[in-house]
This record gives sequence, structure tokens and C-alpha cells, in this order.
Amino acid sequence: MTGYTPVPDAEPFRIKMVEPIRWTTREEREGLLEEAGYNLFLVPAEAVYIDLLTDSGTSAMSDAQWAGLMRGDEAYAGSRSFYRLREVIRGLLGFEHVLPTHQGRGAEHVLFSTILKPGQLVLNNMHFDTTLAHVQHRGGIAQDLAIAQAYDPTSAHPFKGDFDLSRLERALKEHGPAKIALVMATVTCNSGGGQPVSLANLRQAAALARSHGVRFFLDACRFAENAYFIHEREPGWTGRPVREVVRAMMDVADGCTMSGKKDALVNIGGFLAMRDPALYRQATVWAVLFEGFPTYGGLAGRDLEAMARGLEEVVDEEYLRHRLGQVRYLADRLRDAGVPLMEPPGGHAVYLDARRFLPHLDAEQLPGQTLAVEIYREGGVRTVEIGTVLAGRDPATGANRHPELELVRLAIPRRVYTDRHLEWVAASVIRVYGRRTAMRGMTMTEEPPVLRHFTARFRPIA
Ligand code: P70
Repeated sequence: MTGYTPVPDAEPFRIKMVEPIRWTTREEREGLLEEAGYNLFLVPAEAVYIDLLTDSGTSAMSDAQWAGLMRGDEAYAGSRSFYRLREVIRGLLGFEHVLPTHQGRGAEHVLFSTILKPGQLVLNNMHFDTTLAHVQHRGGIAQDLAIAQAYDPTSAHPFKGDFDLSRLERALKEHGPAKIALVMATVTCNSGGGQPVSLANLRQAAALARSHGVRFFLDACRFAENAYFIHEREPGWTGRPVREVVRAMMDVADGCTMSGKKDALVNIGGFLAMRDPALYRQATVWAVLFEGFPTYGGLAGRDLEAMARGLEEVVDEEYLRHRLGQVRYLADRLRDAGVPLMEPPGGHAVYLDARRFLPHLDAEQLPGQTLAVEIYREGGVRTVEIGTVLAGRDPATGANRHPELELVRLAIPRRVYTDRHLEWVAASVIRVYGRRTAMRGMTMTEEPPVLRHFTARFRPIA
């Protein structure tokens, strides 16, 4: 969006409570890195100055949410806070049946246990790692079907999360409903750089799925950010109220999985929501087994209350204007200095293109991991690799997967950091960019079999 807007994109909130953060010396960070096996997940958070590891569960809650914690109803069964959450979800998203879960992957676990049989396919614009792991855990096969531009970090396509509809149609025709358990759209598309899916594309993808008798779900983690991109960019939808856009996105789906840790502005929580009462009854069996009684789902009543309030706050347009504007602000600082980015910036994060940042390293030298370590060493800023390490190995062949994108994600927690913090982040990355040719890469020394990025250990290549 360009041009004069009478509404400032400065924070539509002020700060009532602060939490000190600590600066470390380069020597301290050097020692911490060695101890952590050069895995930033293993560095204590207290030794991180600015933590951009994830936007998940790191939001600052509002005064209304904190007040809600005191109002939470801790009844085991039939908690008032559950009914309140369900009302908000019904009103905002339009799904009748709601199963709270402890977080997003809890919802994935319940959903795939209910609908996925071994050998069946799940089609997604791009599976996020936990979704992929849950599909595989059930013996399913995951297929990514995003448009080609999604894999081109330089393409400025406004909806890089879109499905390639002809590939989707071909897969549906070829395999049919007996072989395909689900079509799922991840909004925004996290593994593709936090890129939105357009409403037109969602509608067509859902219509294709439906015409082949296959269910269509959203992975709705960042639904509000996706809706704001539609509100900003999509012909026919620009300027339309975000709540209306959200509803239009949900209207095409049979249900959604949700990590409340993103666009419900809470530190823990999630849910599975759907329309079909029969599916809900089946899912409830698994929810009870894995998550808890269906009116609490692994959460305290106060968490349900905070999530209900967060869902209402996240669709506030002034909040979303500030949110996406802040991510863009960081991207602008970096782009101005020539740092290669995944374009355009996503809804929740700026992604560095590690392949163009460190063109002298090949995939086996883990350019993304190398870059993430270097940014921490430089500025005490924690980021995360979304590349070869995260992609893991092919379960059939055991070979390293080579993802088309090798990225380092700078995820911005919601309502937490100021633009001055982001200026420090930009300065740190720019200094690393200045000495990029000296970087030699990393090698993995310990590798766990699933979700290896969380606990793997590395050492620098001499
Ligand atoms: C993130 C976290 C979680 C996620 C997601 C999508 C599109 C489902 C989930 C699972 C995970 C993460 C990654 C790196 C570092 C820390 C955390 N994404 N679908 O940051 O939700 O975590 O609640 O089980 O993005 O992107 P949950």
C-alpha cells in the first residue's frame, strides 16, 4: 500500500508492563554457542537479547486478556470459559463444533488420527514441519502443491501461498477420495515465507476438493494476517472489513486446525474446529485420549478465556496494520542495505535468503544454520533456520531432503518489540552481511530421528 493514509501505523497500544532483557558480551555468546552445539534452540533464552526464534507463544497479552485469566472457569467439565471460546469461534470463524487442544500440533494429532489412514495422501499448499510429521506419523503421504513462484525468493507475486490449481486438480483426479484424506491450506504459508493465500485461490481449491469428494481444512494459525493481506491486495476485496474477509476464508472450509500461539495472541493453546457433527463425534474420542475432556483439551480454563479474548483482538484492523507494517519496516531496513530477502516480506516474519546471502556454500554446508549462528554471535539476536536442517530426511530413502528454499526466519513476536529493537536487529544482520565471504559453513555432529532441528548439534567447518 502506498500513498497518504490518515491513520498512523504506529503501535495502537501503549506499554503498561515491562520485562528486562539482558545484553551479553561476544565472549559469553561464543561460549554459549559452543555449549549449545551451535543449535540456537539449545541457547538459554536469558542469553538472547532479541528473540526472533518464533512468533509462536511469544505474544504480549493485553490487559483484557490478563484480566480474563482471573475470570477463567477451572471446571473440569462444561467450563464457562469453554462456552465463551466456542461462541467467539462460532461468531468469528463460523465453525459449529470446537475441540480445544494444548496447541496446534494437538489439533493436528486429533484430526489426522480421525481422518487419515496409512497410505493416504494429504495435499497442502505447503506443509509446515509439525503437520508433515503428523501426517507421516499416521503413515500418510504429504504432498505440497504451491504455485511455482512460492519457490522463487525474488518473485513479488502478491499471493505466493496460492495452490497450483492445475496440479491440485490433477492429484485429485489421479488419486480420488479413497486415496486422499484431506486437502489443507496453510494460511499464511509459513514454510513459504509467511506468504498469504488469496481468497479466489482458496475458493477454487476448496471447490476442486469438494467436487472430488475430499474434505478441505485450513491450517488457520495466521488467519488474521492472511486476511489483512487480502484486505490490502486482493482485487474485489481491498478495503473490505477484515472480519468479513476472515469469514469468507472460513466459509469455504469444512474446518480448521489452529495454533492459538499465533493469531489468538496467547502463550499456549489451540483448537480443532469443524462443521460436520459426525466428524466431531469421531474426533472427540481421540481428543479425550490425547488432550483431555472436550471442554478443556489440555488447557486451563484461564487459557481458554485468554484465547477467546485474543481471537477478538487479533482481527482489529489497527492492530493488523501495525503488525504487518512492523514486519515490512524491518524488511525495508535490510533491503536498503542490499541484504537478500524472500520477497515480499511475510505476515509474521522477514526471511533472509541464505542461498543468495552465502552463495559460496552448498546445501551440505548448511548455509541457513551458518547464518543463524552468525547473527546470534554478532548481535545476540536469535533467529531460526528454515532450510536443509528443518527439512530433515526422506523417510523412505534416508537421504537429506534438499528444500528449494534455504531461509533464515526473523519471526516478530506480536506486540513485544519496538522499532528500535528492530533497528538493532537490522544493524546486526547488515554487519554479518559485510563479512559474509569469511563464513565456512557448519556440519551436523548429532542428529535425532524426528524433528531433528530442535535438538541436533553442529560444529563449524574449519
Ligand atoms: C513457528 C511454529 C507452528 C505451526 C505452524 C503452522 C503453519 C502448525 C504449527 C504447529 C513452530 C516453531 C518453529 C520454529 C521455532 C519454534 C517454533 N509453528 N502450523 O514458529 O503449532 O506449535 O502450536 O503446535 O507455523 O512457526 P504449535
